[in-house]
Amino acid sequence: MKITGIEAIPYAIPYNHPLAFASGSVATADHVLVRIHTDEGVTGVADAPPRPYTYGETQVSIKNVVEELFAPQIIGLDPFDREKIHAVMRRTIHNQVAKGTVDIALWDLAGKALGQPVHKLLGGWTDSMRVSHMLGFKPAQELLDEALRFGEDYGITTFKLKVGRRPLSLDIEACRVLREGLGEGVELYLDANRGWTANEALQVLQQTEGLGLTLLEEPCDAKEAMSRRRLVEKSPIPVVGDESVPTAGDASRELLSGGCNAICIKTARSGFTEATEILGLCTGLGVDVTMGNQIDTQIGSLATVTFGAAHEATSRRAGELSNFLDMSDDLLAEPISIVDGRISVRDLPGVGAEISEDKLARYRTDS
Ligand code: MUC
Ligand code: MG
Repeated sequence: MKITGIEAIPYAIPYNHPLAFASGSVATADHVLVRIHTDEGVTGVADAPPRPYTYGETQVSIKNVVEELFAPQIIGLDPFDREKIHAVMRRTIHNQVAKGTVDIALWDLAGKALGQPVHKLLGGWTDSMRVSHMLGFKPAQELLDEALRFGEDYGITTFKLKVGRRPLSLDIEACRVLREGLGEGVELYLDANRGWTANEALQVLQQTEGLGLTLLEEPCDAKEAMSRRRLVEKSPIPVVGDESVPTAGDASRELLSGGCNAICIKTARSGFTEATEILGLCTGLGVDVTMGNQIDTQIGSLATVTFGAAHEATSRRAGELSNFLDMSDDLLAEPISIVDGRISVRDLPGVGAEISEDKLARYRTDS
């Protein structure tokens, strides 16, 4: 089989409920749909969510990198020769989301060609994941109302609260209100997206002691290595690396230098191949992992649940899978549903993300 063409289609879908967090905000999904075509008529598909404030990539840069740098060197290769394709992509540094999306599209293509769901090819551990919902910046009472509604409507009992605001009391108060309103049985953890210094994070941990918070993600910039290591040593809960660990090399550096002691895996920026390497590193070292959300569409969320459900270690915790609910629409032909707090993988060849051509025509911005 040979790759005959690669499309990188920009599109825009507005959010009904924009999400704000310490490093940025999202009001429109300005994403890129990547499709890899072959001479046997099998097509692989994946969704790229650009996050300039996290990785420096934009909708335009992802489209250009995929179409101008990768496609000319990948066209003509066998889509099963993933290592050769990765060797091509490695010649361009960074651009993690562009690379991850091509990788997921290749896995989708492989699954379709073999007539197998990708969660089976990756590991086949289980067929669904518990859902964690990400709560963006809002006044404390609104956060509680949202969490209660997600509990009521979808059966979700795990929430990641976006923090990293100043004064610190805003987030400390939000933690208190959520714990009091949600009760003991609900899991609550924090993600500061580098909004604090390490010492500020330590203050927050001290002042939220007793609230049963389970994880603290990317509290400060991981480049502030010394103060970050001190925080990790003093923290009573795991400190999770997220944007500091898009590759297996980054994850090794952060874990070995004491910059974090748990890892957030995001398929959107690591693809399935590098996510597998990161996961192997974490299980080998005995480090906890979470399945993160790069503010993904339903296509991206299907990719996350495909990888997360495929492995035992990624299935232990709830995966961040529900923020597509904030969008006004999606390109997926058959919407994802959350039932009893869980999302199931699709029992279809590939990742199972069938695209609605009507919706793609409506939302694409290049025609
Ligand atoms: C997260 O976990 O940080 C916010 C920015 C980004 O790149 O992903 C989100 C969620
Ligand atoms: Mg994060």
